[in-house]
Amino acid sequence: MLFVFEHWKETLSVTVKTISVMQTARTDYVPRMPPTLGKLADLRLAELPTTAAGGAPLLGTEGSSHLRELFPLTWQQRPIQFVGATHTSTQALPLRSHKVGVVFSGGPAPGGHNVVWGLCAALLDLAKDSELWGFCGGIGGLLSDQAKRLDLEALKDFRNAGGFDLLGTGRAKLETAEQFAACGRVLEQRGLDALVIIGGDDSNTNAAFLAEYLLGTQSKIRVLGVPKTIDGDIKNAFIEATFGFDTAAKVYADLVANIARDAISTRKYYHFIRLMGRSASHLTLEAGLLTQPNFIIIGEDVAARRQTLRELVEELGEMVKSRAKSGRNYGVVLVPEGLIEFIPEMRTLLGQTNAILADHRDYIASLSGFTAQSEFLHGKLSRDCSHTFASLPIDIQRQMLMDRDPHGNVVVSRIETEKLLIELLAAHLNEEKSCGRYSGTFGSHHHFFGYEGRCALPSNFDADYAYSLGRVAGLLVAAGVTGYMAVLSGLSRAADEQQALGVPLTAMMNLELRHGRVTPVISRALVDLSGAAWNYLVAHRQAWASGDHYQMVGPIQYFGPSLAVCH
Ligand code: FBP
Repeated sequence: MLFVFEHWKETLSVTVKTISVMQTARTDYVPRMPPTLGKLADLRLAELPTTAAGGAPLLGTEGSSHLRELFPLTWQQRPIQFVGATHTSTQALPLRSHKVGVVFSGGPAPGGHNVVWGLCAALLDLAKDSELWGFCGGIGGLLSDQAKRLDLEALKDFRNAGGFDLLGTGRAKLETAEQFAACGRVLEQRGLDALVIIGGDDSNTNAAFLAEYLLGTQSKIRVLGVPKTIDGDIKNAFIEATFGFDTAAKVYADLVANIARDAISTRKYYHFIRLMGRSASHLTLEAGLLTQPNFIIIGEDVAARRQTLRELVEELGEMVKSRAKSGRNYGVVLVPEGLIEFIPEMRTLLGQTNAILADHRDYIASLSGFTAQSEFLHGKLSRDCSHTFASLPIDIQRQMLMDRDPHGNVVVSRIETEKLLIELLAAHLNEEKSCGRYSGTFGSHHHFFGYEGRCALPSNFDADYAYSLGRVAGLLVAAGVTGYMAVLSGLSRAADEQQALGVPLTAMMNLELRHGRVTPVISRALVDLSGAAWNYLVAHRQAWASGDHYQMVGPIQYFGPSLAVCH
C-alpha cells in the first residue's frame, strides 16, 4: 500500500493534489446520453397521454379534489416529451439564454454532480451567455441566499464524482408563507428565470408548492425537480428509477458479499446487516438478490403478513435451528433500515411516540434523563404500546426517544434494528436450547451500511443517467414550463432509445397523514410484492436459507465490458 503511494507520489506535481488517480481518471469519462439531448436546435415538444391504452389513469388521482384546490394553477398540466425534428409536433424549443439556480436537497446520492454538469452544459448549449448559480447547503442556503456561480471550469473536478460537496445539502423544507415569500424574493433579486431542485419525494413536493406559489404571485420564475435518492422509492408509470440507487445497491452488495465470504470461511458468526432505505426496502432487495444471503427481510412483506416482532424472531430462529442441524452455525441476514415501521405493533408505538413527542417536546426536553422521560411516555401511551415499549431492549428505547426528523418522524437510521433482532433472537434460541429444541451455537455481529453508499463514485449507469437528467432539466427550462420533474424513460434500453420527458409534479401526488394533518406528498413507491424481483426472491429463499449460495459481486467496475445481469 505504502509502496503504491510512494510510487504514485512521484508522478504528482509539487502542489498538493486533492483528487486521487481514480478520481482523475473518472473525470475523463464521457456520459452516454440519448443523441436527441445533444441536438437542442432540433428538439420539439409534444404532449403525452395521461391514461394507459385501456383508459386507466397512469398516475395516482387519490384525493384529486383536495389536490385541485391546493394547486389550482398547476393541477391540470400534462406530461410532455422532447422529440426529434421529424415528429409531427410543431413546437420548437426557443434557443435563448437563461439564468438558472440549482440546489441539492436531502441525503446525498451518487450522480448529483453530474446532474449539475448536465444542466450547465445544456444551458450553455442553448446560449453561450446562460448562467448557472448553485445554492449552498440545501433549501436553507437558498433562503439565506448563499449562492455561487457555476461554469464548466468550476465543475471540472466534479464530473462523475460522488457526493454533493460542490454545494453541500440540507434537510430544511419550505413550509411557512414567509419562507415561500423569502424564497421568491431571493430568486427575483438574483434575476433567475428558473430553479432546479435535486431531491427526493419531500423536496419535489416542496418544488410543486413553490411552483404554484410563484405562479400565484405572477412571477415568471419556473421551478423544476430532479428525482434523487439512493432509496429508489420515487417510481411510477413514467419514472423508472432515481439516480444514486444503482451505485448504492452495488456498494452494499460488495460489502455484504465480503462479509458472507468471511462467514463461510470462519463458520462461527451470524452477521445481521442493516441497509439504508428510509422507508422502502428496495436497496435490501436489490443487494440481497445480487448476493444471495440466508435471510432477506423485506419490510413490505412483514407488513403484508402483519407479522409481529415475535413472529419474525421465531422465523429467524427456525432458519438458525435448521442450519445448525447441518453444522452451519453461521449465516448472513439482511435487515432493511425501515423495518421497524412495517412491524404492526412497532408502527403503532412509533405513531403514538411521534405524536407525544410533538405535543410535549419542551416538557420532555426539560425532564432530566432517560428514566424520567420514559416514565412520562409510559403515562401517555396506550396500554398495548406501553407494554411493547417496555419489552424493548433499553438501548432501543433510548433510540426511540431521540430527536425527530423535520416531519416529526423517528430517524430510522439511528434505530439499531439489527441489534434488536440479535438480542431477541439470542434470547429465543436460549429458550429453545433449554427445551432441547436447539443445540447449535449463536455468535453474532451487527453492521449498518448506509453512509458507505451515498457518496460513492457513481456507477456508469448513474453517471450517464444523472447527466442526462441534468440536460432534461435544462430542456424544461428552455420549454418554459413550471412544476415539472425531469424524467428519462427507457433506462434499460440503449441510450438512443431513451426518451426525455417532463412530468407534472402534482400528477404524482397523493394525500398522507403528516403531524396528524392530511398532507399532499409525492407518493413513495414501496417494494411491489407481485413484481419480478420479489418473485425471484420467493422462488429462491428456501434454498438460500438452508445452504450457502453466496455470490461475490466485487466492487463496481468503471472500465471494461459490462456484464449481463441474470435476474
Ligand atoms: P433522501 O431520501 O433524502 O435521498 O435520503 C435517503 C437516506 O439516505 C435514507 O436512506 C436514510 O434513512 C436517510 O437518508 C438518512 O439521512 P440522515 O443522515 O439525514 O438522517
